[in-house]
Amino acid sequence: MQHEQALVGLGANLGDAAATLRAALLELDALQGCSLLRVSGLWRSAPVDAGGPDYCNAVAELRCEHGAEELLRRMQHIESRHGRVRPQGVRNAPRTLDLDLLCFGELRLQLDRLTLPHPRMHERAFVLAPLAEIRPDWCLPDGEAIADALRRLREAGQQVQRIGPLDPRG
Ligand code: PH2
Ligand code: MG
Ligand code: MG
Repeated sequence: MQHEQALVGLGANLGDAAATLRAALLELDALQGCSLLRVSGLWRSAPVDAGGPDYCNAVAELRCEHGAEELLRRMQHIESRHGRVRPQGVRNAPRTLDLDLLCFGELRLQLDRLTLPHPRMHERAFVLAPLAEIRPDWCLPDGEAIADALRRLREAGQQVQRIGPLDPRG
């Protein structure tokens, strides 16, 4: 069966964020045709371009037999099951669960609802710090190494703190 490796960013800043991220990882692993390959630790950071409580973030690598849009649809179901609401007219509202498709193999895509690779991931330490744990070999679309990008973002003042392990599979 043909498959792709997908990178998924997880975030939450309402409710028991760490418990929600663990539950969401198990639900991603349980999706038919998908399995969890690697899971980063749990990271905490202040909201970027947003308000509300601090965020918990993580990144996971999945093996997926579906297309990118189908995976996105399934990820949105998981968000909804965890009480994700999208208040009209509020950009980056606090959320119980955010699942973002960061990369899907080498696929480049530009749709209204999905751009791949994620257009802002390289500007966000809360994505690159957990990603660097599971994919230290990863490079940005312009060829910059992930460790260099992370150093640049930290020097620019973005702070992210690893607060513990996350992988719910033990
Ligand atoms: N997600 C956002 C906006 N800002 N800030 C942090 N620290 N973590 C996030 O996951 C995050 C954010 C929009 O999805
Ligand atoms: Mg997001
Ligand atoms: Mg999102």
